[in-house]
Amino acid sequence: MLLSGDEALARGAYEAGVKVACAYPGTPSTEILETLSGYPEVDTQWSVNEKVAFEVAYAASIGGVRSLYASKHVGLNVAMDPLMTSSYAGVRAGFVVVVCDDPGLHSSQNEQDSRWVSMFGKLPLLEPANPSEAYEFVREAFSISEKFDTPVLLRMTTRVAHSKEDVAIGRRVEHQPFEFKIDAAKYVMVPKNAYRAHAKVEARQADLAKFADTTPLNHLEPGTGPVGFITTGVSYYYLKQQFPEAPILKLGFSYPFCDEKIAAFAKSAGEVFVMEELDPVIEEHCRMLGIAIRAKHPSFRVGELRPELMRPIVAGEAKVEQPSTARRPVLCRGCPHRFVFTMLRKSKAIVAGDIGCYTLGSAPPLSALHTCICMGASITFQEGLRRALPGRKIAGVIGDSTFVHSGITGLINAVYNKAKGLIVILDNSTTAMTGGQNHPATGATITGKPTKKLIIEDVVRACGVDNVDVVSAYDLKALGTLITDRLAGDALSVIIARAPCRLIDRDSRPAPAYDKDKCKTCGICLSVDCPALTESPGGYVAIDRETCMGCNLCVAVCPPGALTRVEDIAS
Ligand SMILES: Cc1ncc(C[n+]2csc(CCOP(=O)(O)OP(=O)(O)O)c2C)c(N)n1
Repeated sequence: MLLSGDEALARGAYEAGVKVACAYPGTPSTEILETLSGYPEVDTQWSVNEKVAFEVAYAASIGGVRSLYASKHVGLNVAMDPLMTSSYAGVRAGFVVVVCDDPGLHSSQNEQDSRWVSMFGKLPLLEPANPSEAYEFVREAFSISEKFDTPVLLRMTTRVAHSKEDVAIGRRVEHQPFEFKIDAAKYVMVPKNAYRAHAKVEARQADLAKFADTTPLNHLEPGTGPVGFITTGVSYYYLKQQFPEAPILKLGFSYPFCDEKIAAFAKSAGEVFVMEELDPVIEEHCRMLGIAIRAKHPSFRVGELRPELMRPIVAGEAKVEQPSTARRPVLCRGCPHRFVFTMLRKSKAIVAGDIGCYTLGSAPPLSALHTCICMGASITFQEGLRRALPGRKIAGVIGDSTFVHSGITGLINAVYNKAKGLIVILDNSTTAMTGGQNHPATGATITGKPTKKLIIEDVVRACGVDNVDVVSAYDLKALGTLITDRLAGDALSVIIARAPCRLIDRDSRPAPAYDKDKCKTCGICLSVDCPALTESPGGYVAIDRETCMGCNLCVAVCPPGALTRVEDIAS
């Protein structure tokens, strides 16, 4: 089957008999659970966040069935608390923790190298280099997990997760569930038990290091040439392309390190070069082993290592930054978020942002979102900024999926600690940023089945917020009045701006009419950053009628009435 790395990994897990799989979406890992949800034998879920996903999946392993967790790298940060102690308590049935890193920041807020997590958590690490390996390694990961009584980290990167390959697939093998045993010494991590468990973890590390030296997942490819390469992940294929004859030690089971194999390789090769993306993980370990190695210039710790960079890297050159040719990201045509940002910009408030499509509200000409650090850090940033700047107008904006993920606790904190100011929840009834996944407030599960719907305004009120307004996100006037009023007030207020994402509601209304004679060329309509509007000679406006979805935001902001609605989207 032609499969992406994510799909191949899901297929491999399916064939390995995985019974429970949990995740919160995040590029480039989302398709793993989307694929698994298509197999009726697997109990899958979008969990509300990664910590919850980790715990549900991990508990299923303790309950005796093979289970899997998947997230992007920053998602694993959210799950770090259970992850660190899961290492001590170990597993019952196999438990695989899939983490997808994003070198090059194709779609992320940082470029962290999650290989460190395996060292920090003392967990074995597998790193597939292509979709076929993703398929094979996940099956291997389940058996390693059971053999060594440990969760196993399986790390992908964007290139491996999203590239496609023909993968030879097989059939699912059902696993007899392990019998669940009450075992407080193993699963109740109070200090006395955890102390003993820690000693076991150290012994396990030694066993895993021996395994690393014998497993074929770490293999030596003899070759010729002055330089031998130690590598991992997709860099392996780039090396094969650029230096086809060179000897290579390819690490597939990359932590604990296979010290004997590394030492033997170093002895046999003339000069050893470590080729790894992002941080100097293998490089530092080799130096610790006292092996004289060469490695990439530190400037290459930033961004992806691409095939054409292999030779300059080996030549010891520093990175030459190329000007970006990437298209400027912009909110979709007709996106309801654009209305809110138009009014927030007008209010001149400082806006604490969050992560989602609406982060694009930060880009000029909207420039209406001023911070974005991690999921959930809008409500908390609104509070913190206001504590530092009590006289200023400060708002926070958060999407519906993000509110459920990690906004609710911040809101409770704000109410409890008597915070003031405005929070706008941009409720487009989906997790749009990652492609439109369901979440508790959409009222449907991962497979689209109806479930109890979380009512966001009820949650907000239950958190203790007194001023709660629900308004159509397309009602610019109502939004403007409410935002002005609530920012001027001296209480904590929440506005829920609601309208479905245009990826859900794809219906177009007619484009507005434009009377050039009335146009004063003020450029206000252009300042809402609509992809359907462009400036034409003389400061006039051109409407791309194919692109326009008829949201009429340009009509609502046009002072002289040169743009007029043909049909009202909110009607
Ligand atoms: C910890 C973490 N998990 C997952 C992601 C990936 N991600 C970014 S924004 C987002 C949710 C966006 O949904 P929502 O808040 O509803 O906003 P929308 O995109 O629909 O406007 C997700 C899942 C992330 N960046 N960080």
